[in-house]
Amino acid sequence: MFENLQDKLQGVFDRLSGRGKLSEADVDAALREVRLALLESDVAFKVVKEFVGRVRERAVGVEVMRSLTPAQQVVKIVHEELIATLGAPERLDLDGPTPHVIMLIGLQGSGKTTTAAKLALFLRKSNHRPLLVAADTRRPAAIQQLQVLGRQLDIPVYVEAISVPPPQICAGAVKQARQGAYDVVILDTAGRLHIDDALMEELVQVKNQAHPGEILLVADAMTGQDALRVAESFHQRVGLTGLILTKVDGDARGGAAISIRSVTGVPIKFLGVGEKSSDLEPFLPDRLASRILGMGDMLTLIERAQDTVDQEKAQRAGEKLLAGEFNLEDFLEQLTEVKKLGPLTQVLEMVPGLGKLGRDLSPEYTDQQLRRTEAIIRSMTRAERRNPKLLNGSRKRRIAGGSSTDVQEINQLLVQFRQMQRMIKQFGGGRRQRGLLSLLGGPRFK
Ligand SMILES: Nc1nc2c(ncn2[C@@H]2O[C@H](COP(=O)(O)OP(=O)(O)OP(=O)(O)O)[C@@H](O)[C@H]2O)c(=O)[nH]1
Ligand SMILES: [Mg+2]
Repeated sequence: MFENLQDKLQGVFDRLSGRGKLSEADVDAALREVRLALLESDVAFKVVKEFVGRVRERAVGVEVMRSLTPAQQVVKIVHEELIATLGAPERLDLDGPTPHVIMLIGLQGSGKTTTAAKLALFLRKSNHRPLLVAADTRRPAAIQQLQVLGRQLDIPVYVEAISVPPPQICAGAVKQARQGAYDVVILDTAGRLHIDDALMEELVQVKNQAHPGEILLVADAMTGQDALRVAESFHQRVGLTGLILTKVDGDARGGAAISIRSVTGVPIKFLGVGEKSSDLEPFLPDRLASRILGMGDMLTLIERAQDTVDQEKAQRAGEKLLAGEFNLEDFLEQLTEVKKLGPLTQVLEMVPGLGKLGRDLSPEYTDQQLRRTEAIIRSMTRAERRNPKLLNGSRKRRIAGGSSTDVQEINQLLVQFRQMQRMIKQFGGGRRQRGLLSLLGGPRFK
């Protein structure tokens, strides 16, 4: 979602990196572009002005550090100020007596119902017992939508007749939670196309009846500056404790995330990064700031890799790699693991310096390439995988037939594989690295 901003800032920093010493004019020229990049990314004007002001004050001569080049220094300051603007990470408030009530509010289609299910799943993973509540009686389909999600996740959904007013439903749900020993109650409320008084009144009543400890605004990141206005009026009328920004996986320009915290003072608590119930991430400003600045989101990648990749296999592959014994059989195993991380382009985007590559390649193309490579290796015999030198003309023709490719493609793969082996040996330099990660970003990641 931050591609545009990221590319712009990268350009500014690239230009700075040639300088030995930064003059005030250099800093001003750079900051003019930072300012433009932020405005184009839909960050609110007031926020941009303050942000640039803070960076300038720190960048011009004040904090001179000998260990950094001037350009690195500006990047560092922009990074730190970006983190400050995004706000400190805040967890859900789950202290105090149970059941904890979490109320989700927001405009129509912002992702409340989806997010309710995501939150329930997230909480159950940390050993909570959530109860979902269908408090959107305006559309019968809304109740059904939540019930379907609840069934998929095996999480109970509290439902009453459509004729019952939502505040009463929510009060009933809290009572039920107490009896059934559910410790978290998640209220999925109705949305509206625009903010109107009837909605606000209903939400205030739900709040008075159900006493939520968290009132989270679910805001669609794609709506840009609008999200800011919506957040402000919900905050004034109902009082927000946090924010969940959804559809961050889309091509929104990202300005909303930077502005909202700054203008409303309401912390962003989660990001919705897809349509699946598992697509919810706790909001971590330092990661997001690194991502915005194109430093790659190594932490997220590592975490995902640790979750998904078979650690033992990766470890074994890593050891073989460094010993120079990494063969096509191991490569095949690693390919299978990489695929588990998600589409390859998405993985590349998280590796420092490869973000642009990841975005320039189409996911269809790279995944198709990956499949072809896999088909070729799978068509080899075990002996061939372990010792590609066996591959003479007739063997290659056989493999080409088996994998619906051609000999030229097989030759290409072998050349690439040898290059990769050589590269890895150079990078490895005796340092122990994890198999998969050394393939992806190891050389830069210590
Ligand atoms: N890509 C993506 N889609 C999302 C995300 N969150 C929600 N959606 C999609 O957005 C659409 C609307 O989501 P809902 O959860 O129904 O939104 P809502 O706020 O409950 O809508 P109303 O009940 O009509 O007010 C659905 O198609 C969801 O799949 C997200 O983080 N990423
Ligand atoms: Mg809904």
